[in-house]
Amino acid sequence: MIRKFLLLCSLVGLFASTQAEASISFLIQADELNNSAGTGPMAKTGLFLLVASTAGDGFAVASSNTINGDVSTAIGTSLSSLTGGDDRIVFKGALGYPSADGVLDANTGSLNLSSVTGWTTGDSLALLWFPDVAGNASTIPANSSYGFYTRATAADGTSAWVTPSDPTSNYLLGFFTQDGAELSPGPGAANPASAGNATLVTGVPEPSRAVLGMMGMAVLALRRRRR
Ligand SMILES: [Ca+2]
Repeated sequence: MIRKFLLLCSLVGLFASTQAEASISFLIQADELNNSAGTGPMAKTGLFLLVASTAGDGFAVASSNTINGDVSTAIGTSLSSLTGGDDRIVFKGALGYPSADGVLDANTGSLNLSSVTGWTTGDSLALLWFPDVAGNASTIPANSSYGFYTRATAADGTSAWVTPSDPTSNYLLGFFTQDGAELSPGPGAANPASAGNATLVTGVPEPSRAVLGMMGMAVLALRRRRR
């Protein structure tokens, strides 16, 4: 009886400590990430983001002009305040693959779900890459090209782009195109070469929107006065 009690105590203690230190680590691989025109790979110094849709409603950031210009790249930042703003940065960096441009091979280390507002197990994940923004940039300028990728089901020997249960180690997120030659299986990959092109564009900064709105109001007021 006492033994059972002690076992129960240690199990409860183990559970509590797992809860406190729970975390997920990701391996993120992509090959090949291109510039906007698809005429070449993006530089290995360029920025990538791992983004979670924390509201279970898909990704607003999959469309042009839905990422605010001059938005911060800090972890936890909401990329778009236009459409609810639940698509949040959970990890960032430079591609950094040593032997080729356009290839991503990153290990996030331990990430805590609690460090990003609203991030929970089961949330969709997406990769964003910015060929013209440096990996150590603190903001993303307006009119920056970027690419977007997510996938609800596993492909090419990697996992679905969905936040796994907590804790999980080395959860493999992969994005491979048929023109990739480093990590991608090449012609047999799940995605066409064009999927690696950074064809989307960030919008104007929030303050500019506010200024534009105020200018519009002023014009309306002027017109009314003239009448
Ligand atoms: Ca979302």
